[in-house]
Amino acid sequence: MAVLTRGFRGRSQDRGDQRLPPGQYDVGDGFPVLSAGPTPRTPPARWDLTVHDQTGELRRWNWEEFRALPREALSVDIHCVTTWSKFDTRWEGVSLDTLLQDAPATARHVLASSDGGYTTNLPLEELTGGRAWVVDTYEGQPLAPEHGGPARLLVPHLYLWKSAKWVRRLTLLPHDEPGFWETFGYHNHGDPWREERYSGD
Ligand SMILES: Nc1nc2c(c(=O)[nH]1)N[C@H]1C(S)=C(S)[C@@H](COP(=O)(O)O)O[C@H]1N2
Ligand SMILES: [Mo]
Repeated sequence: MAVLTRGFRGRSQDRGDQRLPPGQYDVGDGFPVLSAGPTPRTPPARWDLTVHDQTGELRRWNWEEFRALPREALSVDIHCVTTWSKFDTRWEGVSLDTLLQDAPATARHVLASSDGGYTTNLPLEELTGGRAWVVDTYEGQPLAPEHGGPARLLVPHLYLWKSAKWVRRLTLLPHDEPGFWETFGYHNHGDPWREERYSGD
């Protein structure tokens, strides 16, 4: 009996370790809120999501149009640079493959901009191929304002500061342009498996 118990603990411990990037811990049922400023509250009637390039607006969806786009459900592990990770978080939303399908051929980078002024930059190729979404549903419920509702970017393979809450605009750029935390010393890329926490890591 004791042997079986030890064996079971050993296996589940190994499984958890394999899912934890270096320097991270499993936060369990908690879901910390990390916001650089107050929570903006944009009602659906005044909400839109736009795709821009340097010449101006390329696409725009109001709330109803966004909700009518092809939707996906996903279950992913998320990793915050402040060292908590959360396993098996369930979201629903629209793939960036859908939102960026008309991207101009010169586009290489994306600057995501949010209500409240937050920005973050990402390579375009890491937002396509089924790796990024704009989500509006968390665990079957409308995404709470403090976690980015009505809709946030979700890029689970990068540290969570890249997942802009309250996202409103995706700007396609031929060059890279650092966002809010990237300007204040966070790593430009932010891969948790390479522990790209701060510039210079
Ligand atoms: N608009 C906006 N998005 C943001 C932030 C923010 O301050 N403003 N914080 C980022 C950081 S540092 C993290 S860790 C996650 C936190 O998401 P959560 O509050 O849902 O846990 O949101 C990211 N997206
Ligand atoms: Mo963060």
